[in-house]
Amino acid sequence: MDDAVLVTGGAGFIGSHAVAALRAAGRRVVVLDDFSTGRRDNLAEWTGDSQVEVIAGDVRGDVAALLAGRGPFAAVVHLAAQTSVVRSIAAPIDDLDLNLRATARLLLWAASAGAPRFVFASSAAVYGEPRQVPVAESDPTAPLSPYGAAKRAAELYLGCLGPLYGVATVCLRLFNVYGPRQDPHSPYSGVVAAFLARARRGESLTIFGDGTQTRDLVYVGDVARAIALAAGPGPAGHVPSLRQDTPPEPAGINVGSGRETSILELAAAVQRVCGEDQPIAFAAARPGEIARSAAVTETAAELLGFRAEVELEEGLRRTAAWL
Ligand code: UD2
Repeated sequence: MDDAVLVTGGAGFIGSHAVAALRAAGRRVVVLDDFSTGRRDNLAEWTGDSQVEVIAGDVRGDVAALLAGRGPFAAVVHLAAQTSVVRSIAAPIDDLDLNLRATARLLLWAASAGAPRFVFASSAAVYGEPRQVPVAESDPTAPLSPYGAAKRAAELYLGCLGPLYGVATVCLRLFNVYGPRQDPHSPYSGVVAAFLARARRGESLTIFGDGTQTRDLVYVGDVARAIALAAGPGPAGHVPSLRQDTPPEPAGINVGSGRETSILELAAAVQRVCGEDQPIAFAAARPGEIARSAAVTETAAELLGFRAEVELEEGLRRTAAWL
């Protein structure tokens, strides 16, 4: 039997799409998820698929015991995380325990289990307010939240632990991911999920600030494809261990669409897709927010052969169809 790919957080929003992309590539998948935010429903498609095994457990726990007898693993895809910037400010130590400490522990476990490759979901949050847009991997990082700081610290830990313990690490800096299965009802919902859910209920779209702020909105199916590519199998050394101290290799790889979309443009696109003129309301800008964000996408194209393909309106249609 082929070596499996372990996906932590595999029952979550991005994780369940990563499972789909890995299965589409013919990989055997083991999901580890504590179901705190992940849902069994997200994996319903693979009920009865002998190539997908689901284990309930916390990555902060005894991973070796949870996964005993499940390997060998060709790659570990680590997506289990505390995903809210706002929550990281309210509870920074909880964020640190999960997003940094558990990540370092999982890398050490991967090394002891003989897994040769480790893919980590980092974030555009490592950049803080980019000095220039689009932002390249070689640009300075200056996180503005505990969430971004822990993601950046995790990149640094993986960048030194990987070579020391013999695991190739790949950090994917995800930009603003949207799509089916993103929870639209949480106070931490992304703007796309929030707008589509409000449009569905006939409510106004609330723009925080004047709506000229921009984001790089990337469809979750594209992100899942990038993750599956990063998980290999490629030729040996296809994905190098990425360390900032050995230029020109960057510390992480941007995963975005490369397009800069203002929130005003997004609201207009939601109106077009939903076929109605939902009213737009303006509310106070969120404190501490960045003004602009978009990714330089050349590194992902060169190292992973990845480019985002799903255009915004198509992605919005697919997301609206799921809601
Ligand atoms: C995203 C990520 C976050 C982190 C961060 C790094 C999501 C959900 N969050 O935060 O995890 O990686 O990027 O920079 O992907 N907005 C509205 N109306 C709404 C909701 C949002 O105007 O109802 C605005 C909001 O003020 C912001 C933009 O839309 O300017 C995007 O907000 P978001 O919460 O989707 O994502 P962001 O970029 O704050």
